[in-house]
Amino acid sequence: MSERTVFRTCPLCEATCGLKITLDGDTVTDIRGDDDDVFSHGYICPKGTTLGSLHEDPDRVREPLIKRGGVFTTATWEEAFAEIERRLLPILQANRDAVAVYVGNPNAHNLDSLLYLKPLIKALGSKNIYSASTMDQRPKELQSALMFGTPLTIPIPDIDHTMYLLMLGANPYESNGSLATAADWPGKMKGIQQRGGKVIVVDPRRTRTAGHADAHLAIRPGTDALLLAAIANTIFAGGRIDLGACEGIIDNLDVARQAVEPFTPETVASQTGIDAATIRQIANEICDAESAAVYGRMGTTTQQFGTTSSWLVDLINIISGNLDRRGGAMFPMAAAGGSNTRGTPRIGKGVRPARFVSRVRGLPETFGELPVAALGEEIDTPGDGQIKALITVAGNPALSAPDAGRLDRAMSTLDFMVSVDIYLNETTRHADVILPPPSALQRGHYDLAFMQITVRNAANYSPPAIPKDDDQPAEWEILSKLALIAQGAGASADPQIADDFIAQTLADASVRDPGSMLHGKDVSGLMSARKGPERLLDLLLHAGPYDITLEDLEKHPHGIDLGPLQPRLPDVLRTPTGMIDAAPKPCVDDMARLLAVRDVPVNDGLMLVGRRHLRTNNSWLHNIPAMVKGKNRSSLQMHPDDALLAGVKDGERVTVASASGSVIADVHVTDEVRPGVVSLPHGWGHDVQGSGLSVAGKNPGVNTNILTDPAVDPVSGNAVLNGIPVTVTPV
Ligand SMILES: Nc1nc2c(c(=O)[nH]1)N[C@H]1C(S)=C(S)[C@@H](COP(=O)(O)OP(=O)(O)OC[C@H]3O[C@@H](n4cnc5c(=O)[nH]c(N)nc54)[C@H](O)[C@@H]3O)O[C@H]1N2
Ligand SMILES: Nc1nc2c(c(=O)[nH]1)N[C@H]1C(S)=C(S)[C@@H](COP(=O)(O)OP(=O)(O)OC[C@H]3O[C@@H](n4cnc5c(=O)[nH]c(N)nc54)[C@H](O)[C@@H]3O)O[C@H]1N2
Ligand code: SF4
Ligand SMILES: [Mo]
Repeated sequence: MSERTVFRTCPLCEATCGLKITLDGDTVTDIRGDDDDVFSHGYICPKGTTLGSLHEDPDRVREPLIKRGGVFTTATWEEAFAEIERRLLPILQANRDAVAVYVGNPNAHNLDSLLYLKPLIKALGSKNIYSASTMDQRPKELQSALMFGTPLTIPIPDIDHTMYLLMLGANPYESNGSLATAADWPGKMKGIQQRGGKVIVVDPRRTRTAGHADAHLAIRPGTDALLLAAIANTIFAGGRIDLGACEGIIDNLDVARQAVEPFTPETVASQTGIDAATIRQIANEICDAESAAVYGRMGTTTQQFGTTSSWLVDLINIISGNLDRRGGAMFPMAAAGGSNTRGTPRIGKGVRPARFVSRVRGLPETFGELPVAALGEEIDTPGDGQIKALITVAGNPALSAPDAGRLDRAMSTLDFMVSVDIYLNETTRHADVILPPPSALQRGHYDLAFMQITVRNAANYSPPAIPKDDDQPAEWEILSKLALIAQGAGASADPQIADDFIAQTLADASVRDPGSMLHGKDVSGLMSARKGPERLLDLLLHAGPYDITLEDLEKHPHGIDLGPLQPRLPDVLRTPTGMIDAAPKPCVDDMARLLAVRDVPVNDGLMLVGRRHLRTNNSWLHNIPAMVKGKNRSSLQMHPDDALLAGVKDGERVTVASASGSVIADVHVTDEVRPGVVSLPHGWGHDVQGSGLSVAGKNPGVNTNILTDPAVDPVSGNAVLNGIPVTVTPV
């Protein structure tokens, strides 16, 4: 066979590294970092080398599966879609809200889903739309939309230039970064230090990231909002306000000042576990630094004060003069699909959360979705509007969602379930029909989502590396087919009909949009040149703020660099007033709850937090042997003082129990966690009946989400995955 080399972007995490892939025919023989990639310059992590193994994995589902009499059997695509029409359509026609959708994380890395999921959701017309976003970054998106106008108008730490990085609840040495797309976070952190700057990490665990920082503050879980309020308080009280680029375009600064007034450093020291002098020092260092960026991630969003913490992060960026300045927190400008380059500069509709609420607990909607923490109860609670059928697309909520035990049981009671997924796993085993898309190497790739939140503007398209089989539909065709079925067009309808409609709708909107480069232009050439996601991407690139086309990207397999982040205020705003809201009302209203927490005496109970490991990717790389070899990664980290108190020794088995459930785990006694905190990673627990993961099943690990409960951050409805009260006892 002939050897060939292709270049493509890794779709596995937010770092978007360029890969150099060698193939012999259609067999991957080597994967390494692409030294010429304009964004990643050769950086890669161990996961990037797994794309060939993922493609070859004998357990990857390659034909549709239909469950009959409790057993999965292979079926043709026609049979699978006919079965879905036969069983799903009546449920949908009886009550559209009876059909729910759950959208998982890999969709954010998949051009097909990024472009064709929305039409499917629209076609279903159900209120019951759920995604991994409400157990992840939703608080940040909501707060950004409230302050700046749209959910992805997120201030990103300019880590290539900053002189001071205050990082809370992020561990990029393992995760490779999130809501700050950058390849080689470790190298960029070292860069800050080498140019004389400082990195401060706030985390209940002394992570590898913390180990490389100039200072590590081992905060008590769930108390970041108190710490951040006290930092803001110190800056206000010291009269050190510098609005920088926000001068003259900001409302409600006095409301913000009053909101943080009760939170002096002394009042939060006991709850946060961080002394007042240190808090003052950080506040002063932020103001003194030539430039500074405050950056909060998972640990600040998946906790009880997710939205309020996220707001306070940016309030500090604003009042220290660091919003929209080089080395501060800046707004990227994406080449395609950006909501803050469409429409009229500065003015937009903004956002109104909680336009409707969930049926059982009344939890708020955000951006058209209900909180995933409500999914289990919406399935298992009888009554009008109860979920009877579920469609999962690239999601594994049986392991990833809070109170997963209840959700897992609920899924087994559904009248009908469809999963679009590459594996028969803990979630899809509940499906009646599994529709397998092609592997990641068999589709085009462009990071529509992550280029909105990158530390440096760039654009990179990768064509499919391996052709798909003739009868294998692309993922966009599968999603379009489901949309057509939901609309009543029938299981035999041609997905091209949906594609043409979607492209025409996008083209019309771009031609009408005064902010689009296609405004008033003739787009018939663009409409006829291509089909599928590539046509939509080309339209978006043409409409976008740079003079780039898909053809240009095809000629640049290592990507096109669009330069460092540039100041974008005020034009980046899309708020109804054209101003930044320094004090979004839902966050200010939440301060009463924060005040109540401030004065609760600290007890000596244990609190559970999560963690990630470099070789994991949420729940789904554990079937790749190279990713699971070595020691058990699913152990419970526990501080030596707590282990002594609980009477357990390193390596022993313990029962970890919470209000929701209990699991048995191996203990790893380590002072990496602060006293009072224990840690289990998520994405494990592969020892269930009926899944088809032969490698993962041998190293099953423990499902930590049996322990998490359905509690949410009330502002955004985001799940609380950190700071769960637990007990630990010897088995
Ligand atoms: N290797 C690997 N990389 C991944 C993933 C993966 O599973 N594995 N998942 C990807 C996904 S989906 C995401 S969203 C990103 C997430 O990327 P990150 O946001 O970097 O996530 P984590 O590595 O979980 O780091 C969160 C940190 O918050 C700490 N923490 C817990 N509770 C608190 C708290 O109350 N306050 C503070 N300040 N800290 C707290 C935890 O100890 C942990 O170190 O990673 C992505 N990258
Ligand atoms: N306790 C705790 N729980 C957590 C977290 C935590 O930190 N702590 N993190 C949360 C976060 S940030 C996230 S994002 C979620 C993730 O939650 P989910 O998105 O529900 O879980 P994943 O493990 O990413 O599951 C991805 C699924 O997509 C499938 N898949 C992979 N590639 C493709 C593809 O190309 N097409 C299709 N159709 N399917 C594909 C996989 O087989 C798998 O079933 O977990 C959350 N859960
Ligand atoms: S850091 Fe992320 S994008 Fe880069 S190779 Fe690893 S998994 Fe892929
Ligand atoms: Mo995530």
